Amino acid sequence: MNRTIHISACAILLAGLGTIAPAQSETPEQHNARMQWWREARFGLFIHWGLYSVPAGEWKGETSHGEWIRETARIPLQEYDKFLPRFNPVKFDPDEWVRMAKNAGMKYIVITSKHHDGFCLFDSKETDFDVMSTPFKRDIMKELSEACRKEGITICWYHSIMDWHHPDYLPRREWETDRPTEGASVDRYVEHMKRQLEELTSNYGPIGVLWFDGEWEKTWNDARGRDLYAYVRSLQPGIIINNRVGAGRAGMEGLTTEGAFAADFGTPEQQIPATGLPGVDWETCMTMNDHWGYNKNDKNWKSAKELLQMLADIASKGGNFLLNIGPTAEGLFPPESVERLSAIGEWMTVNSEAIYGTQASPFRSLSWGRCTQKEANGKTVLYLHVFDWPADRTLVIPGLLHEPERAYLLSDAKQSALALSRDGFNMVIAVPRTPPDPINSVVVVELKDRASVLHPAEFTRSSKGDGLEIVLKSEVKEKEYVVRYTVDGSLPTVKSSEFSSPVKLKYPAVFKAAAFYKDKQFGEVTIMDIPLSVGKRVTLTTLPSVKYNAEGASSLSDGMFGTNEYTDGKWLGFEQSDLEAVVDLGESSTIHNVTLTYLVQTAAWIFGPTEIEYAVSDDGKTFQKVGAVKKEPGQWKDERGVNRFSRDLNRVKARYVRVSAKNIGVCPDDHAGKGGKAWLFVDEISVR
Ligand code: H79
Repeated sequence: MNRTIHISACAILLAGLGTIAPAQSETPEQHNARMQWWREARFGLFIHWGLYSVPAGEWKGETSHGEWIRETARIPLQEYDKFLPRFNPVKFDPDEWVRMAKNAGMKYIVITSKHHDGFCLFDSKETDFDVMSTPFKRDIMKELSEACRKEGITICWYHSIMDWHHPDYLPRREWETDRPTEGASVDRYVEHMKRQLEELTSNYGPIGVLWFDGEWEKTWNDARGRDLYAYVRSLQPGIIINNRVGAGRAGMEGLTTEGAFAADFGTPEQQIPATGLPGVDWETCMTMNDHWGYNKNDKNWKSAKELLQMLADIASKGGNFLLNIGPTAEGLFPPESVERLSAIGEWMTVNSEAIYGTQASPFRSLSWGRCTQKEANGKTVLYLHVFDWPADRTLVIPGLLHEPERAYLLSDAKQSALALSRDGFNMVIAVPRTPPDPINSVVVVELKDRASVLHPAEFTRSSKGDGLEIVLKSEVKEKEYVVRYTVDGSLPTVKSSEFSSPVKLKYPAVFKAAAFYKDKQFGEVTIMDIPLSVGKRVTLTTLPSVKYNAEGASSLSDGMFGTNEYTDGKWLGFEQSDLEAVVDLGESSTIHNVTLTYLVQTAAWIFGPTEIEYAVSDDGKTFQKVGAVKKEPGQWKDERGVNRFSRDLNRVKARYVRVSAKNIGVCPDDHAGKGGKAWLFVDEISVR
């Protein structure tokens, strides 16, 4: 257990996820009771259906449109209204839709009662822009809600706040000039929307969720959101409302930012949060291909395997999965969607127990897959979702301290016991050679009590003044579990200082830490080696392109490293120009070495430096060259991605360090861009 990992000097930041505020005037018990069916369901079907399914993504030869077609193709209102007589989904069979969702293991359906285009799939007294003005003339909401009720599926409405059709809604599309805004009143629009919501909550029985969207335009705000939330709850007290009712959503990651917004759950869109958040309800909504509404040309389907592993991933983080289908204008699910539902259903028939009513994994990460769990009467059942079946037939569960009661394959009706053994802090399960399922085989582990799991120590760090603060990511409550650290470069032992969060350090610093359980090291050693240069002033005598200048010169000494993506905002890009930068260490310091971090992405015409030169100075004016390296032309070929070049400076004493790096100039002869301007991308100068 003496492996070590290096954490680069970049801060390990948690994504900026906020919290979901509890709803007003409700006790935690009442709130839990209201959320219960939804938390247990874990899996639902999203349906995006409306007039946009008629053009099916195509307008004037452009085929990439979806439910946003009115906006993305800039279709005037009168033109868009011509889809009304063409919406006649004669093959719509609500019982069949519900059957397919149910067979896939979905517990609820969220369908667009109205999308941004303003078209209503239900019979609304409030507008003629509804399904009753189409040749179909059938209240789709009515038929689908009845079909759902028969099958025990919970019907839910998606309802767009933004409305591109209603005369009172503002703002208009910026390209829209044929509709005067004079006399329009957002207050009156809200009254109209409320009357429609009354229809939607009065005429179709109990509704599970009201899923608002299109809340981000400037006419919507927190006060309107709170009011709408309270109003919908007054219509059906048990209803659950997503966070897009208000103005607190944090972008597409969809969780609510800090503050007391009225909302019951967060809505990450087309993404899965990196970790779950204890006490926060959330639901990832996701398309099966790249469009929500039907697009006849979109063949970029996610595989059933990807979708099933996403379902397990989401459940393992304590979230729900709302998987989308965009039916055709005839009223059919696309065949690719039908296939995927049925493959998911096959897995769910055997394994749904590992999804429904489960809670987030007690493990931070598992190399072979995911884990969900259920707790009842002090006992715990772990469901190990094994994506990568172990070739050596031993499934290792790291840090599980229990002696489990038993383990078996969920697919094994006889629940034959699998042999269990212990290897230090690891629990080991002997599994059969062939996985019971090619995508996700579930192994059940029963524990006598609550799962207590050891985690390796993980830290977050942030700069504070001229130093930094290190915080333990999350405490482990286990007795005799201690995190220990050193700052003198030595490896932590049972005798090292005990970590009491937070630890404050001054630059430069070498921080090494590890977790110990019963005086034995658990997990790897974390090393944070923070150079002298972090936070120090850098001046540039050559200028980067305005397109790629990160946070300016200071980016070169911020201790944050860029990724392989040159567009990630961390890189300084020099177009056919060299780099010359001077780091001011503030006072004369002993320098061991200097490291330059640069990027090579030859496909984007980004090459490594052909020459790097180091010089030092005491006054910042006269520099003395202390080292240089020349690179063979063509050497960049072997250096794809992020590269670091270190140079030992033999403990020279100086206050200023100058780094010069030569741009290759033009793309070389054997490159597709031969003769074109070459780029040099640099990110960090680390002085130690
Ligand atoms: O109905 C589907 C899409 O049509 C709809 N939501 C899903 C469920 C959708 N509308 N817009 N988008 C998806 C993408 C819009 C993103 C942005 Fe914004 C709106 C970027 C800026 C404004 C909201 C606020 C998201 C980030 C900030």
